[in-house]
Amino acid sequence: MGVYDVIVVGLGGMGSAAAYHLAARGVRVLGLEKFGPAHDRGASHGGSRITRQSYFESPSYVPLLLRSYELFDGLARDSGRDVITLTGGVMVGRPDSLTVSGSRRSAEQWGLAHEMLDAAELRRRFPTLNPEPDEVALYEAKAGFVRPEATVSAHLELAARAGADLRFEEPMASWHELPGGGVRVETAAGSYEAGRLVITPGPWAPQLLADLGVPFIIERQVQYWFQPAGGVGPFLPERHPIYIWEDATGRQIYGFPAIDGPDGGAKVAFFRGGSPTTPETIDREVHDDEVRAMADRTRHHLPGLPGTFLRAKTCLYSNTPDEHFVIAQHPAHDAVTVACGFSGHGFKFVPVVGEILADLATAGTTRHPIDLFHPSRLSGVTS
Ligand code: PYC
Repeated sequence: MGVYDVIVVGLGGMGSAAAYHLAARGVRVLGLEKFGPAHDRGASHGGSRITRQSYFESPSYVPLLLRSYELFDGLARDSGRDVITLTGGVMVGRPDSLTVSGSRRSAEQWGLAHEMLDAAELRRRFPTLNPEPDEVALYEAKAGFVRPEATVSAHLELAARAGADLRFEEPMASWHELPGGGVRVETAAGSYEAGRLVITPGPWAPQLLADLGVPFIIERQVQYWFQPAGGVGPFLPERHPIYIWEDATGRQIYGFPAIDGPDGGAKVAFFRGGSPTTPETIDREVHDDEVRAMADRTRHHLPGLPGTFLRAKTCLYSNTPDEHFVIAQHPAHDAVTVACGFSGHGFKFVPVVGEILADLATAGTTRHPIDLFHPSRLSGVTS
């Protein structure tokens, strides 16, 4: 058995990045994962995730995004993998919608390059898009997409190269703090000790971090791929932006260009509004009425897109009541650092969250602004 400084439990997006950042600093890391590398049981799969900087959720995220972009570039360089592509992106809705007004607020507060487009200009630039006359868009050239499976694989490869001991198909059974400091983690295969524990549980947060007192809601979501009716040309990434589109009801959809060649289709999904579930009980089948609802909504905004339905895949959001993340030292356990509750918008932060977790696990503090993410804001809150 190895000698470890830090054990990372959960090697999805956040855990794989933490393992890499720790190992790269010379920390002796054991990583434990319930499934195989870059698996599709949690929330780090589906081929693409949006990245953007004009962040409607809160301007507080912007410094983290700027660092995440730098780290994605470094990850691409060091791993040789295609992890990030900037296509430009539009945040569309009425001027007072959260999607538009929140994005604009972040852009203005942080001086981020952006353009405001009225409906006619949006249509002119992107003829596939069909806005209502009273809809506008914030256009951001630095938006695009990241590739979740490639990102996880890149972090795992680089972590292993830096000496991390990564074990798959080995779920944590239990853990406890040791009287003299440090932790012991038990699995079916062994018992491991280390100075510190990092828990990045994804949708297993309600089980693994019940003592945080955060009322997580695990939400079933579906990602859909459609082949455009008139051919893929106008939807190719050189011509087509990523988008988040909020309609008059406040419901958002989001989507991507056709990033997987002529036959791969273009991905689109509802953002939120899925049913509560658990990783054990989720219905992984996607039903005809769900495909119809997605096609109808997509047709309204992008009439050429839902030509032919290709496929769909479920995914799990781990939502907090305020949809902000949880990243902190565990309030009840000095030796434990946690990152969870990414609420469907976390993947673009994976590299910077890895850096923050490495800071917290080694120094107990980080230079990054994470006050918004402390779990104490949610104790006593009901979902
Ligand atoms: O993180 O940008 C995002 C996003 C939008 C919809 C789902 N995720």
